[in-house]
Amino acid sequence: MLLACFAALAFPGLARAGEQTLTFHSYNPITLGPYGVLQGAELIPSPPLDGYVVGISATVTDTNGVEEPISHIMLHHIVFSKIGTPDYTCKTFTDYDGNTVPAFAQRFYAEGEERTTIALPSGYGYPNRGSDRWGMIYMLMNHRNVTESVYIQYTVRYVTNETLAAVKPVWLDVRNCESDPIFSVPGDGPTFSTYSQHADYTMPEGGRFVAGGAHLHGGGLKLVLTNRRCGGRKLFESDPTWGLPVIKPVMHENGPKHMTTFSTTDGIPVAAGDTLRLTATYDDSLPHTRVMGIMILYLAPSPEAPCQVLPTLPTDPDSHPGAPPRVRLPLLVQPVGPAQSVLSTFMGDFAYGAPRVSIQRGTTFSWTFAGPSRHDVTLATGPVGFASPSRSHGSFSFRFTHPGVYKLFCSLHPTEMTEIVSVR
Ligand SMILES: [Cu+2]
Repeated sequence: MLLACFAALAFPGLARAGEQTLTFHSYNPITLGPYGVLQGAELIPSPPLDGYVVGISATVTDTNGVEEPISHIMLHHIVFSKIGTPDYTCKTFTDYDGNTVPAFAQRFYAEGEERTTIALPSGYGYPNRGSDRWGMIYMLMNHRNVTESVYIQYTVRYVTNETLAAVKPVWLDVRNCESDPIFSVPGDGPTFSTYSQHADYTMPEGGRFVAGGAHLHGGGLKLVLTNRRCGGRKLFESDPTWGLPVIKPVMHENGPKHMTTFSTTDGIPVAAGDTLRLTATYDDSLPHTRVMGIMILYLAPSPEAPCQVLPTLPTDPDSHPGAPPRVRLPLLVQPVGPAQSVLSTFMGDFAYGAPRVSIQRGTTFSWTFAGPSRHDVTLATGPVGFASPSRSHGSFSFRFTHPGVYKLFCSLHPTEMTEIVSVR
């Protein structure tokens, strides 16, 4: 393993012109406890010579480099960034604790359960200097009752000693510029009802989107990019393909196994000043909590007239859209004790202060984050979907307007922290 590692770091092929395939893994193993859910951020290796990234994919392996099945370790998501380079769409971020912090890195690649593979069309590349430093944020979940150490392994197709048309990664997100860009779908509608969130972004320059991918969670129906300036016409739609195995215990509502991607030298034209709208649409007949709506596009800048004819995008052969499976999350541990008639509680390491609560309809209930670790309150099943941020301090409130039984858990500690709120 170590030898393979050093061989990869030496890059004997990089002296030649042309495309190389480089395989890296995160510097240090990431250790997950039994049924652990882990978020983290760290520096990761990057190509040591000037060149262009033309393709990238990533996976999770054990410490021997063997790919981990989803039944062992589930990759919630990873995001790769270039440190010290401005992000295209965010000047600042809201961190996990709600503070505004400067954006210090450029998001250029991400994947979740859909395992997005980016392949830029021929002639285009994401420029990278040998001196550039890459960082990664990750969220992993251990599906087993064992401690396991893993690496994030990634394959970079890299071109040196050639000049390619440079692309800029444009990150669009319905909850953009948040470290945890989540929202929750209430799910209190009839069968076939939908729930959408959108965000607008005005392009500072023109160009052509030559590739793109997207990220939705369980219950997702579609992610659509439209151009408001040109009558709201559709530029690209990414649809989920379902079919990942359901792993027991069910700790999470599965995401899609694929989202539609595109890669084309024709490019989707956008003009400076165009307002792009990203709309994420989810099923609203069941609650879906802590969901996302993200699209990453690769822009080759060029002066473009507004509202030009759009190219026909190539068909994605891996895209087989369908209806999302209907999932009801179980509570993995039953909260015990008498039902308390209280209006607030705390959440700390690793319990809710009041595991069973009984309140009247219309009550606003508050949770105080007592730390020291980050926790949250997330609906598993119940009349209305909601979720708090994952925080170590501060508080969160929710008004219970629908009667019924709300089964709640901490998404970071699903086998330890559960709570039931009964609303009369
Ligand atoms: Cu927790």
